[in-house]
Amino acid sequence: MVYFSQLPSMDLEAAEILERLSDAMNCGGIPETASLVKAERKRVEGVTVHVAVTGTPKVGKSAFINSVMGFEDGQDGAAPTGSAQQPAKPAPYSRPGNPSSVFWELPSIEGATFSPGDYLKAVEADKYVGFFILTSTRFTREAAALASELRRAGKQLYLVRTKIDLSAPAYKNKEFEEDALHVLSADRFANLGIEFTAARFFCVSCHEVDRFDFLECIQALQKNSSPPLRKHALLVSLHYLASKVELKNSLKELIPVSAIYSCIIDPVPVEQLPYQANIPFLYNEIRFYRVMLGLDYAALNKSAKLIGRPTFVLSDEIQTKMAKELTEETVSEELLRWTQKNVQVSPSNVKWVPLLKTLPGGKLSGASTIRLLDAMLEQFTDDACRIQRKMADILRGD
Ligand SMILES: Nc1nc2c(ncn2[C@@H]2O[C@H](COP(=O)(O)OP(=O)(O)OP(=O)(O)O)[C@@H](O)[C@H]2O)c(=O)[nH]1
Ligand SMILES: [Mg+2]
Repeated sequence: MVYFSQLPSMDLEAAEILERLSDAMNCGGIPETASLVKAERKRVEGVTVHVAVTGTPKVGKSAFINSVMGFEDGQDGAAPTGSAQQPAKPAPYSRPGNPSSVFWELPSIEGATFSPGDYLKAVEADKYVGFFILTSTRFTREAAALASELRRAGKQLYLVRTKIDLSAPAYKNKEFEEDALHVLSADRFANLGIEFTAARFFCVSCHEVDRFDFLECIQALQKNSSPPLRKHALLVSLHYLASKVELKNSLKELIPVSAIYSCIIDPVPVEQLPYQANIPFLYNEIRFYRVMLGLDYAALNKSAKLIGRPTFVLSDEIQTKMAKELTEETVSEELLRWTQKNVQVSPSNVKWVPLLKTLPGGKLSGASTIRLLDAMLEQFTDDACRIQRKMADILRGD
């Protein structure tokens, strides 16, 4: 196949980062480790992931992309919807200031002369981590042929039925399921197999991310993306759509790197702390976790609007003090608390201990910082899940 090649090897695996950092510490000491820590973080932040959205004309490709990006209709940078013109070549969309996830609207699939091979070559299929194939009725033969070709090439693909809000009363009742299965089991999907197809079939309204299967289809893309560095970029850049647990697990992988950063890059003495730490850096990390998990005021306000309640109804669900009173001072206090507890690192981080022992503040400095960041992520995730439950309760009318 000429239009697909092997993805370059990229990894987020902590074991490999650890190996590189340990080598740097052995060969060049703190200065070399410090520049490698910066480079590793830059490498993770610099990843861009491309995702393709295709389908027959007028099925909601632009509206789907706008909902993923959080764009209002007609907003600057949004994809034009309901337009008379068909895009002739792939058009990229990303959130302003956040280029890590780029969703491309591909030219529509149509015409009796459609050839999946030619189409994939023309859209440079190689660069996309996954494909969403949209339809608002039954999948056409051309769409099915494209899906088969993508499967043969080992590409992630999702079959999305849009405009489900128009048949909402039938959604997920028995008849609807049967109808959906009928759509899938039609002979045009025989090549893919019913199990494969059913596992990748989602029903969405392109205007409502909170209803039907919208979140599920984006979360499937995030979960199944590889290598881990791309998965991480998709989770972080589309954090507001991500499964909180998947997001937390991906962020956790990088905690030891952040802990080492605080211990060796511009650390300063902190009252009572037996080692030096970079408190402004830790403050920014924890603030970043708070944004990722949707506990910042802007996110709470937006979620509260969705359920038609004042923001405090959701912020009252937050139990973590650091989510509410986050300052450099509270970060210093919290770090001191974890240091005084002198707790062990979690089993998954034991492999980092030999490297932590070589830090200027010794194992205690690295291990305590890891525990602080671990605890923040765990507690913020619990808060985020509590908020999600509260929203679900309110929407159900409890
Ligand atoms: N009710 C409803 N309307 C939708 C949905 N998705 C899209 N629409 C509407 O359908 C029309 C076409 O949507 P677009 O997003 O422009 O579709 P498209 O596939 O990008 O169209 P082309 O690029 O022109 O092929 C617009 O008026 C949208 O508002 C949906 O899930 N539900
Ligand atoms: Mg469009």
